[in-house]
Amino acid sequence: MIWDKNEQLSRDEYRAIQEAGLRRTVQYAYDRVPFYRRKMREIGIEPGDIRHLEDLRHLPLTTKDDLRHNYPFGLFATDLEEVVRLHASSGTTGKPIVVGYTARDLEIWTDLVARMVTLAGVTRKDVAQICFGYGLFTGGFGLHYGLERAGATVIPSSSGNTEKQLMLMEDFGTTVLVSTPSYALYMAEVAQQMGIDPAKDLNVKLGLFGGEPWSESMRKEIEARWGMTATDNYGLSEIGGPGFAGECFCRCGMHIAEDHFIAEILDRDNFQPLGPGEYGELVITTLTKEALPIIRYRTKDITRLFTEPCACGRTTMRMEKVTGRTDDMLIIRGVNVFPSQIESVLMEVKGVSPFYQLVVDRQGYLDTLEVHVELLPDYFTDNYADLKALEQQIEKKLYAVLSVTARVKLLEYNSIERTTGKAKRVIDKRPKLI
Ligand code: DLL
Repeated sequence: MIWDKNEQLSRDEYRAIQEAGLRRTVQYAYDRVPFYRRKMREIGIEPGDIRHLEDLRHLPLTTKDDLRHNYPFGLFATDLEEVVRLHASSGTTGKPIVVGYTARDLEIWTDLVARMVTLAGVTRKDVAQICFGYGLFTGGFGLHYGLERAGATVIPSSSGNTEKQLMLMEDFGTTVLVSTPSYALYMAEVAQQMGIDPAKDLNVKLGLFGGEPWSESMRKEIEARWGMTATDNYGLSEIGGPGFAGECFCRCGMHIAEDHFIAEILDRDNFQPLGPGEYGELVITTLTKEALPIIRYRTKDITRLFTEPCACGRTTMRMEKVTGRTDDMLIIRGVNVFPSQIESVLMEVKGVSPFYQLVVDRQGYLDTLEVHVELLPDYFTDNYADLKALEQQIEKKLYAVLSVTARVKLLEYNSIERTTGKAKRVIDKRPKLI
């Protein structure tokens, strides 16, 4: 089912919508956000200089650090009185980055997610169980309101407590599972341990998965275990959350909401725009956001774009699955984690040396994170209980910053290999995405 006419416009019509939205957004951001005004003035650009999509390349890029430096509300274009919701996502250090929504932003977000779930195949007959965390993460609330608007019966079961999730799934006849792809695999494993065969004993026909990268082989595995169609959807907090792009039943790329965003692919080294089909960094400009308009946001996600019409009848540009990142951000069980966040926690602990390593692995289908860190010689002790207590204390601090469990292993000084060049901070043992 097609949600609205904007899914089937001609390329010229999309261009016209985007150019009008671009002009409006650039003027709006210039007038209301000192940060954008300063950046544009620095390079001698006036809003009136930006008229066409080709002019986009003259505008400065925006990064996560820009949001961090303006924490919490410095890039907002409206007073807090106009803002009715806040969400947040990991920053590169201790503080998160904060995103705000006016009532109209929420209205548009809801509509975008409704459209996205509809294009994946959700109808009013569906019972959708949302196993994303409800909280600062945009996944839970974003999917919640969108699925309700699409007419599905929503079960806001949130994340965790897997056995109960499965019980609800069985009792309520869940037909749509919303989660990270890795959690879907973990759930299937727990189901099997409980004597439930998800493909036979449950009624889940469709998966709406997002929030983390996953491969085609992982898709096959999920589909086989659940007996479902697994679809991918992509978004990020900075541009509002999920609803930016999602797959239809053809599963040949994610349809981008081009009436609300402009997607560009830039060369990862020289930041020059690349053409359709070429891999590079995805950069997004919002066209309708009121509280937090974003111009040319560097997602650091690598993908490519297509404009050929899709067999589903939609004409929107599509993006391929994300194949990697240009920075060191890790996604652990759907939660974004920067090594620098961990470092800032460690460096505040007395007795801890600056030598540490993060070991990321996968147990079954769930990611694990271990933080190996050396103690300074004067602080090391053979007393097991003391070491354990300090490990637990650091684990607590890390949890408070990361919202994901990390196991801490304290090591004797000099046990981590020293390098003369860049320190190897992250050892990622998870299978590579193919
Ligand atoms: O993960 C928003 C979201 C929630 C999208 C639920 C889809 C479903 P953040 O927490 O800000 O927002 O994380 C954004 O997660 O830059 C990507 O690196 C990664 N990511 C999100 N979706 C996908 C996906 C949400 N489908 C960051 N494939 C992004 C690969 C994804 N990576």
